Amino acid sequence: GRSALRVQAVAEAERPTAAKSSASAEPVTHDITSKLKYLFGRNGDYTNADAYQGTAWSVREKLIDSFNKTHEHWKKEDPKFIYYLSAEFLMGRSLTNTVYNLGIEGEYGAALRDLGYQMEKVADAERDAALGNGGLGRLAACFLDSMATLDLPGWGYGIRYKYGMFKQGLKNGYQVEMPDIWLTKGNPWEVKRDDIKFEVGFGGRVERKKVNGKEMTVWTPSEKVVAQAYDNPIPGYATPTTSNLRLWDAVPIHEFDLGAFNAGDYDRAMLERERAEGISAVLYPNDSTPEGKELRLKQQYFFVCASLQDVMSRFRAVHGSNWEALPEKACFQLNDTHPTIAVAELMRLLVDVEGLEWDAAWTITTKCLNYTNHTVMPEALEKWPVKVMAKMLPRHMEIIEVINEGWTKWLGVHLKDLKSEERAQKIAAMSIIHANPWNADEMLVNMAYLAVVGSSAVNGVAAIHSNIVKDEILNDFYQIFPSKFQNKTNGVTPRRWLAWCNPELAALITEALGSSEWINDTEKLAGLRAFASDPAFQAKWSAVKKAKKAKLAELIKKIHGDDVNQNALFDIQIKRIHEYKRQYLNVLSIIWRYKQLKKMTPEQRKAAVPRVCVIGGKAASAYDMAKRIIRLVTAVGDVINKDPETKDYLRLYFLPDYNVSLAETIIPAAELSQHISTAGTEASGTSNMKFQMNGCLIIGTWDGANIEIAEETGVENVFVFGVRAEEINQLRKDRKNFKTDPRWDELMKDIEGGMFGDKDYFKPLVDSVNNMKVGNDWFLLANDFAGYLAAQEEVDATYKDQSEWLRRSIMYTAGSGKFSSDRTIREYAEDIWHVKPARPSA
Ligand code: H2P
Repeated sequence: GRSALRVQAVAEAERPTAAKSSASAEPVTHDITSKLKYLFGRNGDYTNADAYQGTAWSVREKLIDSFNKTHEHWKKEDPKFIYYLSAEFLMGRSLTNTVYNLGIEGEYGAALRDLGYQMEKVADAERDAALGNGGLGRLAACFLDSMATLDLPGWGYGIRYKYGMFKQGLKNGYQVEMPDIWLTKGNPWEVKRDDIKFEVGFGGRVERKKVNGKEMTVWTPSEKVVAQAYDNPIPGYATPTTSNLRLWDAVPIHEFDLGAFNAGDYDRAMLERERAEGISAVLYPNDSTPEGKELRLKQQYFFVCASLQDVMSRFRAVHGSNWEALPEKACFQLNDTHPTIAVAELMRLLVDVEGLEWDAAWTITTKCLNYTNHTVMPEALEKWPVKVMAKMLPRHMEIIEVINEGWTKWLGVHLKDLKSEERAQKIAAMSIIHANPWNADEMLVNMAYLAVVGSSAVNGVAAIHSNIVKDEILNDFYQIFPSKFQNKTNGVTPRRWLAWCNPELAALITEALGSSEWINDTEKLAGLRAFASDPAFQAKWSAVKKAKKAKLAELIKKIHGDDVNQNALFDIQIKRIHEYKRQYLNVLSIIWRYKQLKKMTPEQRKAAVPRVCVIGGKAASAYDMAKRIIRLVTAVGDVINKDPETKDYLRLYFLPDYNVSLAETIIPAAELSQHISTAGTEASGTSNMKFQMNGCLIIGTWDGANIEIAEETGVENVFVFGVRAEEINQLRKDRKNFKTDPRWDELMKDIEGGMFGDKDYFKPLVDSVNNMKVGNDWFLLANDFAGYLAAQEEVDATYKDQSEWLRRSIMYTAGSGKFSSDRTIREYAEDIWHVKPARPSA
């Protein structure tokens, strides 16, 4: 079977090229060249980009064969499906992942070699599918990989954004944003479904009418668009299963207004198209301006409405209108609050369109839906003004009002033992519709509350976060429905994030463990503990890390033109730029390190641990403070990297346009990675898991999944610092009296004094953490600063003992078994979805 092939292929990755079999390469070579010839009209003399196109269009056919087989099987079996509704899917590139997951990398690698190309270079020509901001969207992508690998009948549903996450450039050290034009060269990984289209309406009016003698509610939208389906097959690993991510593109109902055109009104002729296409045009950045928000609600409703209609129409084709059975065949996971309008939409479809009674529809709806909370950040807990909702989705606003009436009435009965005043307060606090705390005249729909009331299960994404959800964010609801609340600690796919992005380490692990079964049974990685202190194994482990560091050094050279010391400690922080993630704290410690190096004699410097620090991440376009942080990174880098006294010992590089592919190069090369959010703010983190899998040590706070990672790796192997989540509330109250560390004060003066130029631009940054009188430093950088520096010293001391460092590194990979998204998905399937595997025959 394929897993036997896999063992062989991973072993082969280590063998010299000439020894690799190319017996089966010929038909593939022919297929690639014929794709180039007939799809692109090319004949010889191909660039890597051409070779990519030929290869991808050839691989696509294998993928579609597998996709068709799987879906024939699922159609026949009619199992219960999980539908993962997400506004974001950060898929990255597909070629490498597809050939490896399908187990055809041997043939394709050989065919490309025969043609004179290297798979790695060819794969590099693919553009990332960047339909997500960060961890939330990438988690959804890992989940799809695991669902397919575990043979779970399940699809993702989202939006086919024409422009994904913006491309980030640097101009004089400042972030510049450019559109992500990813579809211009066609997309071999999608299949347009011309026969699958649904209408989606907005605005208009709601009336009660007698339809066939029955009193019905009829919504007549004032605007309509068509949702056009595109399928993106998702190959599982070591299984014949290929599942699906269905993305919706918004297109006009009428192709073209010929009447307007003929009347000479060219603009109006195009208007409907432009309005429709605007809906799926751009991925909405996090933390953005209010102006764009209406469009965001439109996007959310657009994909939810199309997805629910799609699922219901497939259900109807088999089960007619036996809607009571819908929860036995379909369940939906709401990925954050973005798809929460599904609560009202499913009610609308069941009541208004299918004619069910309200109570029956409510039972079905709440059985079908589940909600995952991904963050404690208020900006991501969506609340829509009632005015906006009523205008754009008038019927949904009515439905939400009815849901809320029922809910608050039920609460009144449920809380009957409370004193009436207390009861009224509780009900007001839990009402789905409530006043804006900053503007009493504005009423808001609280989407998280709607999601909780409308779902069977609610979960957080790491143990600490799920507790915060229960004890703080949604505590009132937890008191009432304790059994609704669960934890599902995140995970990442060990295929993309270890086996495929680090084949050298994968081969070494396979050699040590005697099989590659760990790739879909990561608990087996624990077997590496036996080798952690073995000098011979450490030497091999270290050789792989060195090779990966050389690759990253090459990339730094390409971007910044600098050669870096490859024996230095490679210290990495990559993630969205956000004040709570505290890239700023990292920069402060780098400045401190720089200043210490400056004070040393040349002899003393030689004894210091050299470091190459890398920071990468995008700042949301409207997030001013995050942009200033990026500029601080580049400004500090400019000074440090040029200083002849210190440049052999310390470098700082900002790597622009951080995305999935860049992460695939950076993570295997990392020796230390930073996960230093203020305790209680990072729900989970997932890059921490990717670094851990790749044997990278962590410096971090007691936050998110860092805690569980430390537990699995051995807390003594992790550089932990900082205040604990339980202390935060008190500290925030007390921070006016907080006495800052003298080193901190010195650094603040340096930045304010213009040590890195741009004084005025950095002033708000200094104020944000240093002007206690105005109640700042919300993320408590000053509190954690001294502990952080101490932890950094411990890092240096440990790095000096390479054998200890390598032992820890091996212990990290050995302890990463829990953080496979296969484990996470198994838990969702068993505890929330109740979906069972259904594998087609090979
Ligand atoms: C968010 C959280 C992370 C979490 C991720 C997936 C929103 O991602 O902040 O802590 O791991 O969801 O659950 P991010 O910050 O990376 O955009």
